Amino acid sequence: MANKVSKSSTKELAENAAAYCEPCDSLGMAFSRHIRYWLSRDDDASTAVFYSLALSVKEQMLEAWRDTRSQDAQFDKKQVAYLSLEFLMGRALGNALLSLDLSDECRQALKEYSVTLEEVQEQEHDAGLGNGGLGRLAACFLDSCASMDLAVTGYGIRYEYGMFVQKIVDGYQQESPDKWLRSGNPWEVRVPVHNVTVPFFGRTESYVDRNGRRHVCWVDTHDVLAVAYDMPIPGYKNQRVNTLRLWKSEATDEFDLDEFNQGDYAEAVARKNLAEQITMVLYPNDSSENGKELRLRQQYFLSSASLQDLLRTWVKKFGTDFSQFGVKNAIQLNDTHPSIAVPELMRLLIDEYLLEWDEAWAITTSTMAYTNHTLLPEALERWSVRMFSYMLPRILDIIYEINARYMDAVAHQWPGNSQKLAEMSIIEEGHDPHIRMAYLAIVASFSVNGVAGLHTQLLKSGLFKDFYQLWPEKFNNKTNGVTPRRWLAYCNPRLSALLTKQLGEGWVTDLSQLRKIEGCVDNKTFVKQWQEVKQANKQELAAMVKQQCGVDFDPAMMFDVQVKRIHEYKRQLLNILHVIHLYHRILQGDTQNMVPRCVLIGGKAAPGYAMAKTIIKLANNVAHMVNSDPLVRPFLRFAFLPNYNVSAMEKICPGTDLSEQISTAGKEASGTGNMKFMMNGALTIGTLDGANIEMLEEVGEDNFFLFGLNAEQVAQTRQNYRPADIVSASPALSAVMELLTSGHFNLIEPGIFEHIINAILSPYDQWMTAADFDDYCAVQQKVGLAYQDQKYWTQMSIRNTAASGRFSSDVTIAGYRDEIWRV
Ligand code: 26Q
Repeated sequence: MANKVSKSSTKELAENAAAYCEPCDSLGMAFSRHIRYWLSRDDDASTAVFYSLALSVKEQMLEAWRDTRSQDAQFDKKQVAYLSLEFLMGRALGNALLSLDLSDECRQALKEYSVTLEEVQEQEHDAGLGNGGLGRLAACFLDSCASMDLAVTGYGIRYEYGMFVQKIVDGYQQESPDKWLRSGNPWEVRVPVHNVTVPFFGRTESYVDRNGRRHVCWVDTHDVLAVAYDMPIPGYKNQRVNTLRLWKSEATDEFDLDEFNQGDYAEAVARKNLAEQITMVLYPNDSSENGKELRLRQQYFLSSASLQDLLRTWVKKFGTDFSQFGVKNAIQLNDTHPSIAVPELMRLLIDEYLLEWDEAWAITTSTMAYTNHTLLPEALERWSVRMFSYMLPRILDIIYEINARYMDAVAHQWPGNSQKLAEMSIIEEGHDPHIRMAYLAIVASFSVNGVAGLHTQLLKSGLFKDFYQLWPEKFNNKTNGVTPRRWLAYCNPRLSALLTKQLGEGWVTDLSQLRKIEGCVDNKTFVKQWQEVKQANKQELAAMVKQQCGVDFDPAMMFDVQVKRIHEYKRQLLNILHVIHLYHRILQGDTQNMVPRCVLIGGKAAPGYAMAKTIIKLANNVAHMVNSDPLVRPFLRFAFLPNYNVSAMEKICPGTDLSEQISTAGKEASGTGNMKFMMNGALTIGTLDGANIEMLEEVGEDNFFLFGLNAEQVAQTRQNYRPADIVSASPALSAVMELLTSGHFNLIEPGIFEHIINAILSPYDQWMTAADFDDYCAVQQKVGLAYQDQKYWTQMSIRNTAASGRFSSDVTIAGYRDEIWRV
């Protein structure tokens, strides 16, 4: 028997297995098989049903997954690797059922088990391997790539603990670990054949070979094993299953052996922990927290493991001729987080595969492409040279060499300008020199892109101005998008059904078709159905708010929502000030033309970001006052939703009337939550920032509530900003500030909001909350009036969904495909 197996090829074996399995291939039969096993354990029934179902669904994908791999290898397609420290995948079951068209079969299989599919889906833990926008974008991109039949592999880290779980205790954020793997991950497949080792520490030695060529060896390294865990990424009804390869760090065997041989068992086990620490936890900051050594280890670990994987695949197929590598491969860097892949690719090509510098550089620069996601200068990654020199000595050498050669190009462009050289150098000199990762990424990439029109403009005219002058051809825009499979077809089944009834199913893969429903705004039946859908979705959202926050949201009131990471530039504070303003008006009896609203804010603060945490506390305290006053209740309810995540957003965006996108203009690179709301028929109140600008262009001014300073005016106003004067000149803002300073919201905790009050009144307030307050309130008043005319509001809602087609990530990915990857 063993003999027979070894003689057959893997392919034959798989074919035989497939043929053999044919009769029991259905989802239902697989499910019966799994559930017998799972029910024999002590799990509760719904857990057992979820795991059985997930495993059965995965089995349905295995063949297509294998076929995808072998076809991509056979047909010599260009391969794209999407390198990201974050993939915010959320749940996989619902998405898989949609992609594989298995929902009906699934409900059938569940019939005997007295649970609904919805209940079973609630059992799945979110894969929260990301902070926010950047991580979720990576997840949406994977869905679009698979659905558009592109050979794209996601490379990331299999964090043992994803984004922390947020609890609210006495109004304060409390973080607890996210043990998402506790009961096992049914979707992943551990693939030890792809193991690679990643070197750390040690030192470099050089020697000259027989031909007189100098070589560098990186020796005495501490090696860490990278183990591949693959997750299937099914395309929408197209038989493609791409791969998300997540690396887990483990101790290497040799590593252990050395220590064991020295007889120090305890040391050896402790060292093992050191290796395993690397992939233990996701850093929960969404703007860079600089300098943490473990974070750099994560970045190098991901970059090195992924590149070794790519090169090994290449060598297996083409041998060590790398001349066509850049033609057949593209590597997309999701921000600078994996940008250490640049010197690492150089190292592997030169040290391991013995290429000359120029050849290696030509390959690197024809392969790498970099996406920037932030304009905040404080968020640009810098790493201390000192840390590099002991952790990654060989990599530091290579960065210096890249810089030296690149500085020649700068000197050529700006002869005799030593200031330019210093400003543009990859190395920031000083008593504690640092490496500027964004500069490294730009120098080595053939493409540098921003994530919305304004963002790219500002990169070219501000942050990366000099680089734009040097290499204008590298710079391009790719406005973000979100996948309509998860963010409409799956999360909003009622609206999907209505759209499909009207348009057929084509919109799911060609979202521009939604334009056609504009023609229905005067169709009374359609408008009524649209309202019924929204009403039902609002009921579901209200039930969630009730359950999570204990606050009654009345679906007859307007649902006004802001969910995203808590950040000063996103201005949750402005939203809270408006709530206080409404509260004050109600207490004054000034309720004429006031439309009853339920305001919801949700989002996590980075654990070390004190101001963001205070903003959460303020929201909770204000909510308490608002909700406990029976005079206020008829007009205003306010809740802070704990633990905002992907699964929460799936319920939130279908039930929202008004989406808050109120960042200080010029600060939000794009935003993607804004697009999810728009797709689901919410109206937006927003500034001219990020992708809001393009949303406004698509839907027209009449269907968008615009307010506030634009980016240029923000920069202008900053010159001579006097918030105290603005407050005195505004009766509304004065009243709000008075309530705040009087301690009305913190009677038993005096002084806790001092920082917030001072920030609003500071001439250095970067976020200019006071400057936009009056206009914000005035436009909010217009929103209320518009909402009173439900027919008119619904027509605007329909127009928003109709105009959202451009914000499908399929459109974005078509741009990456044609203009960057050229596959
Ligand atoms: C860096 C170094 C050390 C620790 C953490 C980090 C880090 C981690 C995550 C820095 C930044 C992030 C995430 C940034 C992010 O999510 N940016 C958002 O990206 C979205 C997708 O392009 C945009 O829509 C948002 O506008 C942008 O804020």
